[in-house]
Amino acid sequence: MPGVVDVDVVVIGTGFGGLYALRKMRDELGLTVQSFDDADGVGGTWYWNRYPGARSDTEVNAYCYLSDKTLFEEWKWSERYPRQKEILAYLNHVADRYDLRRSIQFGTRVTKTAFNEETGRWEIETSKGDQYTAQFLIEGVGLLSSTNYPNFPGEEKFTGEIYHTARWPHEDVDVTGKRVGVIGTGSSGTQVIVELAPAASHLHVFQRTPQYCVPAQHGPLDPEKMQRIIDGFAAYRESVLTSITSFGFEESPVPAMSVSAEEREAVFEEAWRQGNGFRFMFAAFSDIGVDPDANAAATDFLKRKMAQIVKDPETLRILTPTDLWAKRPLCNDGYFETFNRDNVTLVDVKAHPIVEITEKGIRTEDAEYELDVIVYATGFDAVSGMYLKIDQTGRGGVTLQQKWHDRPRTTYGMMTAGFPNMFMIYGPMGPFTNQPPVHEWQVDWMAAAIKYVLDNDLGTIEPEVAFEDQWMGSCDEIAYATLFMKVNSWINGSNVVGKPVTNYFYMGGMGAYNELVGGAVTEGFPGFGFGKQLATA
Ligand code: NA7
Repeated sequence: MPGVVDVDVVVIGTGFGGLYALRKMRDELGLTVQSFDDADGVGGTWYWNRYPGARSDTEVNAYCYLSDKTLFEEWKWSERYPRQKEILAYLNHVADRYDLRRSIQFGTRVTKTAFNEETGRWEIETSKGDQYTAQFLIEGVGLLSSTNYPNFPGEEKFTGEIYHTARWPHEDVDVTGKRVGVIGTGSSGTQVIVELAPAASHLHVFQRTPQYCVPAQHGPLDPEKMQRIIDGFAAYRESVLTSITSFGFEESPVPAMSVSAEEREAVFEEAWRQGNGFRFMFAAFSDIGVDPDANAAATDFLKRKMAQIVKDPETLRILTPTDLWAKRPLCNDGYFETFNRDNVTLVDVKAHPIVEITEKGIRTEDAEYELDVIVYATGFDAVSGMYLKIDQTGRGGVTLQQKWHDRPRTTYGMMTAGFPNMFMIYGPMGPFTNQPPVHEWQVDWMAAAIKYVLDNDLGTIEPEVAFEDQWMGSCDEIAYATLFMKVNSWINGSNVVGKPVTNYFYMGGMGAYNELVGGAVTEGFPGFGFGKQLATA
C-alpha cells in the first residue's frame, strides 16, 4: 500500500520497558523497529510525573537496568531513591548511549492496531496519520500511565490553577504564598504534600482513605554497597530476578507470629529504621501480605509510630487507617510530620465527600475551602488502562475492549489469546514486583519467542485459550489468598469508577514466575499456537 511503512517490529512507548525492547529487537535481534511515544521525549512515567517531590521509592540499585553491567557501572546515581529529574536524565542517557532516538517518533500516539489475518501482520495507525505494518507489536505503554481524573462537577468554574501529578507542567509551578489543596494521599499525594507544604501559605489535604506509611530514609547513595553489587553483579541480578518482589533486598522467610512479641517488635523497629515500604512489608517477615495476624501486628506497630509523631489528636484520628495494610506499601520521609505544621489542614473527605469544584475552591458536603491551586494526586487507571485507550483488534474482528470487557485476560501478563504476535510489557496478570529489571526479563522472553518464530518460519505465536484460562485461574488462586484483594486500591481496579474490580496480577513472586514462564522458552512454548505467515512484507 502506498504510504505504508513495513517494519519487523513496532514498539509503543519509550519508558524503561519500551527503550529496552527497541534496543533488544533492533540491536540484538537485528530487526527493523519503529518506536512511538506520545510524549516529546523518552521516559514514560518519568517524563510525565514531574510533580514536586516525585521520586522512586524503590532503592536505586534495583530501580535501573540490570542487563548491562557497564551501564550500571558508568552511571553514577546520587541518592538512595533518585528524584524524577535524575531518572529522566538516566533514561535520556540510555537513549543516547544506545543511539535509540533515530528509531523513535515522538509526539505521536498509536491510535489503532489491527491484526490482518490474511497477511499475518499488524496494521498500525498513529495520531499523525502514519500507517505502518509490523510482524510483531510490543506495547510498553505503562502500568501506571493512564491518569485517573475524577469528574467533580464545576471544575471549569475554578479561577485558580489545576494540576494532576501525572501531567505536571514542564515549567516550575511556584506555590509560594498560595493556598493549595491536594486531593489524594497515595504515593504521589504523600510526596507532593511533603514538598509543597513549606512553600504554600496554607495546604489543605483532602484525604479519602488513610494510609500506612513508613519512612523512606532518604539520603546519599552508599558507594560501598554499589561497589559490592558491581563486584558480584551477575549473582546480584540473579538474586533480584529470583526474589519475590525484585526490589534488590533480601526477603524474610520468617512468619511474623513464629517469633516472640519482643523479637517481633525489635524486627519492626529495625525495619522502620532502615526505611522503605516494600522492605518493611517483605523483609521484616514473610507473611505480612497474606496472614491477617501478621498484618495486624505490623499495623499495630505502624499506628503506634504515627501516634508518636502526630500531635493533634483529631488529625491523628483521621490519619489513622482502620483496615489492613494491603495497598501498595508507601514510604516517604516527613509525611506524618507535615500534619504538625500550622499551615497544613487535613480534610476527611470520606466523612464529607467532595461535592463540587467552585469558582473559589473545593466544596465538600460540610464546607467550602478557598484555594489558589488544586492538585489532583488521584492516581491512575492502572494496569489495563493504557491498553484499552488504543483501538486494538485481534483475530475475527474482536477488539481488546470486547475481549477484556469483564476483566483483562492474558497469558503470563505478556500476550493475550486472539492477538497473535502482540506482546505487552508488564501487562495485566504479570508479576507484582519492582518494574525495571522485570521489564528487561520480560523483553528477553519476548525476544526469545520472536526468535523462535523467525528461526522456525512459524509466522505467528499466540497463547491458546485453554492455556490462558489456566493462567488466569492460577493467578486468581494465588491473589485471592493474599490480603491485597481485600482492600480497595489500584491493585484490584477498585480506584476507578466503572472499572472491573478483580485480580490484575500474578502474585506468586518473580522467582516462581521466572522459573515457570522462563521454562517455556526451553520447552518450545507449550500452551502457545503457531501459524504460518500468509504473506511477507
Ligand atoms: P493512588 O495510590 O491510586 O492514590 C490515589 C489517591 O487519590 C488515593 O488516596 C485515593 O483515595 C485518592 N482519590 C482518588 N479518587 C478520589 C476522589 N474522587 N476523591 C477523593 N480522593 C480520591 O495513586 P498514586 O498516583 O499516588 O500512586 C500510584 C502508584 O504510582 C503507586 O502505588 C506507585 O506504584 C507509583 P482512595 O485510597 O481511593 O480512597
